[in-house]
Amino acid sequence: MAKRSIALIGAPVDGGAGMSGCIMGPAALRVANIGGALSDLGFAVEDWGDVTPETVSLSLGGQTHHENEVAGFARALYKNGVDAFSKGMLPIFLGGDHSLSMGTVTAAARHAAAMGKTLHVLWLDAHPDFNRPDTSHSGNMHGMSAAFFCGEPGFDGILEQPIDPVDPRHFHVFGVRSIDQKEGELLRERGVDVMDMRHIDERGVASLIRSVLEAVKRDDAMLHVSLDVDFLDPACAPGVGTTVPGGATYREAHLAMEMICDSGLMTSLDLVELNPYLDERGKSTRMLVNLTESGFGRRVFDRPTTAY
Ligand code: NNH
Ligand code: MN
Ligand code: MN
Ligand code: MN
Repeated sequence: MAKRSIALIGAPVDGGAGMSGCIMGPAALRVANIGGALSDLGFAVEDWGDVTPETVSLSLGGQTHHENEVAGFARALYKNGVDAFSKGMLPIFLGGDHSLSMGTVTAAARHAAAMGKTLHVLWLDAHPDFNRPDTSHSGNMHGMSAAFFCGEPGFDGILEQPIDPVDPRHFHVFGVRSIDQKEGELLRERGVDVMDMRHIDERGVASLIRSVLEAVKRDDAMLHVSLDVDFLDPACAPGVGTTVPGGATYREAHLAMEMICDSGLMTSLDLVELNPYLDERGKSTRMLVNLTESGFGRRVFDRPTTAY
C-alpha cells in the first residue's frame, strides 16, 4: 500500500475541558518529535502548525462552557481537515481537548460523503463523550463532541454549514469506564457500539478491534481514530485532567494501534487531552508518540501475514 502524506495539524484548544493545560499539548508532541518519528517510518510529513481559531459568537444555553472558543477551533479544524483530505493527505490532529473532534470528525464525514462513502469512528477513551448540552452535568464540551457529530440536537451554530452526521452504529467506543446516566441511556437508544472495559477483559482487545475493522472494511468506509489520553491507565499516562483507574495497559493500547495499522484502514487520527502540566517527565507525551508510531508501522518484528 502506498504511504499517504501526513499533515500534522495543531489544535491548542482547552476551553472544552474542565481544567486548563491541554493548550500545551501540540507543543509537547512536537517537542517529542512526532513529525520526525513519522518521517523515520517512511512518511512524507508536513507540519501545518497550529490552526487559528475563528471568532464566533453564540450561546448554546444551559451551563455549557466556552462554546465560542470550542466553535472557533471546530470551524478552523473543519476547514483544515477538509483541505488535507482533498489533497489526499492523512491528517493527524494534535490536541488540545476532545472538543476538537467536533471539527475533525465532521471534516472526515464531509470528505466521506463527497466520495460517496460512509465514516466509522473508533473512540479510544475512558468516556463516550456523548452528552448534549441538556444532559451534561459538567457543561464541559469535551464530553459532548460525539453527540455533536452523530447529529444530536442542541448544538446549532457550532459549524456554519450543516454536518454529515455519523451513523451512531458506526461510532465505536472502546475502553470506556465512566458513563453519565443520561449519556448511557442515549448511547443505548441510538445503538452506539459500546465496548467497555468489561468487554475488553472478557473478550480481549484483538477480537473486539478485529470486529470494528471488519465492519469498516465491509462498508468500504473511511475510519477516523480518536485517541484520548485517558483511554490509557493512569499508571502509563498520568498527563491528563480526567484520569480514570482501570484503563488500557501499555500492551493493550499498542495491540490496538498495531491492528489498526495492519488493516490499512485509518484515514485520520486525533491525539487529544494531553495535559503536559500534569505529566511526569514527558511520560504521557512519549506514550502518545509511541502509540502513533505503532499506528503507522513501527514493529517489533515483521510478520508475513497481517494480524488483523
Ligand atoms: N462525562 C463527563 C462530562 O461530560 C466527563 C467527560 N470527560 C472526558 N471525556 N475527559 O473524555 O463532563
Ligand atoms: Mn474524550
Ligand atoms: Mn476521556
Ligand atoms: Mn454499516
